[in-house]
Amino acid sequence: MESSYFNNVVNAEYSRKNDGRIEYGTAGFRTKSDVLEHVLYRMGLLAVLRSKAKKAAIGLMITASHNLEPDNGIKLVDPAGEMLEASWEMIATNLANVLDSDLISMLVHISTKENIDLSIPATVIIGRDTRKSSPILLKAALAGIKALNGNITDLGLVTTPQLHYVVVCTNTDGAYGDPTLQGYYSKLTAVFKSIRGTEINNGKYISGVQLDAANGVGAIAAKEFRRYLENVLDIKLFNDGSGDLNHMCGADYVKVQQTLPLNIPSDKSVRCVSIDGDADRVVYFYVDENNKFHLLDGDRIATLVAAYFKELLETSGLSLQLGLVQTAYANGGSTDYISNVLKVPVACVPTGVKHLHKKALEFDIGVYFEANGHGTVIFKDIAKEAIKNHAKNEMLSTTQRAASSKLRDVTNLINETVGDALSDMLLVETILHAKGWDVTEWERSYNDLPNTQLKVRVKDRNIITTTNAERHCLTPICLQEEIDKIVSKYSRGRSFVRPSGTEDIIRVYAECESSSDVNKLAVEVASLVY
Ligand code: NG1
Ligand code: ZN
Repeated sequence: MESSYFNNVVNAEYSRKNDGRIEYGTAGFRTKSDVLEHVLYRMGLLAVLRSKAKKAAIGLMITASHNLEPDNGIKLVDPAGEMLEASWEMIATNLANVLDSDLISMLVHISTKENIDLSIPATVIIGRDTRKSSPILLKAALAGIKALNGNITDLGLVTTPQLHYVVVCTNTDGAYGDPTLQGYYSKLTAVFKSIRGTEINNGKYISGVQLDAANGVGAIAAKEFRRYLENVLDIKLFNDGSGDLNHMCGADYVKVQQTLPLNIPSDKSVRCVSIDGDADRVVYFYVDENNKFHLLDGDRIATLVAAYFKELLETSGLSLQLGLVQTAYANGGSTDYISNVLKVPVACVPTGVKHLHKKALEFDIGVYFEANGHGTVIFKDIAKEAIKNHAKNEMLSTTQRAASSKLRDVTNLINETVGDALSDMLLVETILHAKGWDVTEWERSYNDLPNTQLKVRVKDRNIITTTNAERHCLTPICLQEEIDKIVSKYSRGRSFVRPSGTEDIIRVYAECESSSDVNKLAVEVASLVY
């Protein structure tokens, strides 16, 4: 192994200035931005090695998603748009924590162990969100990439799903689309407009939303969408970057607090949308005649989408296996509805989109959503081919042909590479338009069980370990027994605890039949882990 290849990597500007250990978690590295410079530098180095190892372009996104402004983070994107492979998460953690004096030997070790041909060219596609710390961290990452002579495509300010899209397009020679932001906007908006045709409204559906962009990078993308969509969808933009990022706004705030974000007018029964700081999560909400807040979260979106695909498959006469993937945070009401009413197979996996994505790949058409609104639909290649060919089949009846063409078009509206708040919003809008539904009709399909989440700060969150898709605790011993005892007192009760992968806390989730009891249940369970 050519260790001279790594001669340029020692750089005093990016030496490790603090001793704290940092881990590549649910969504990469995420912590206070002022301790991240050396991590970004090292991830620049690692992205080059990953690109050489995979002989393909790698993505590097600088963001801390729904976290507040002082945080930042970085995640690497693998060639097919997936999150970084699990075995490399460990490599990333080791590289981020190694002493400066051992940096070169660790890089040599990684290259040898992973059998990397260092003579292969590397390309890293890089994007960042709107945080004030992002340019400094970008500089660090670029320095890392340059130290190993990697090629750089800097996309500037982009949403996380836009970065994933460009990575996939680059690695598939444009087969998935044009690897540019213009390519992204034109692909999604052209199909949205063509499905809608000239009937902008339909039945109870009125074409317009109030969009809370979390004061993040999604506001920039939303403005572009608005430009491309012309008047087909009226997007009224709030929290467009003039306020504080994710502060009392954005998808995470709305989902967890179950309340209106700042600045959104409480007009009755108007469809409102919140996205998060890097625009990979989306939730809907509205306020009813009695000023009551109603949330339509990722579970609602997943069920709407799965039901629509089921309907199109049945009507078109195409036989493909449809499945839905959730996590333990999915509301019990949604899971019952999917299994008992929709009768679509449903799987539960641990938190983190990489787990959902992997499981969804097992279905011909896999719909996956976290309750917080992070999700998409993915198709096996054979399913895509079947959908395309079916739409061309001349033996179909008029009804079958119409459903079949819709299926083909809706497929093109989806950013399959990762959960994409704005592409998901266009998908929801398309389905509501097709059905002629307003937001209350959408909500009518099932009732959510009252639910809540708490955060508990403990000395070491990793003492809690879980199994069965995080629904049961393995350690500390007896904790699960105690949780079960409490839960059994509540009708339709369910509660679980797990360490967060993105914050230094334990999360407690609780749901039960009675809205007046649900906080009590959560507090009782939380008291077990204090
Ligand atoms: P953690 O902090 O591990 O719970 C949170 C979300 C995940 C996922 C990641 C990445 C919840 C309960 N958890 O993970 O679903 O979106 O952030 O952003 O919403
Ligand atoms: Zn996000």
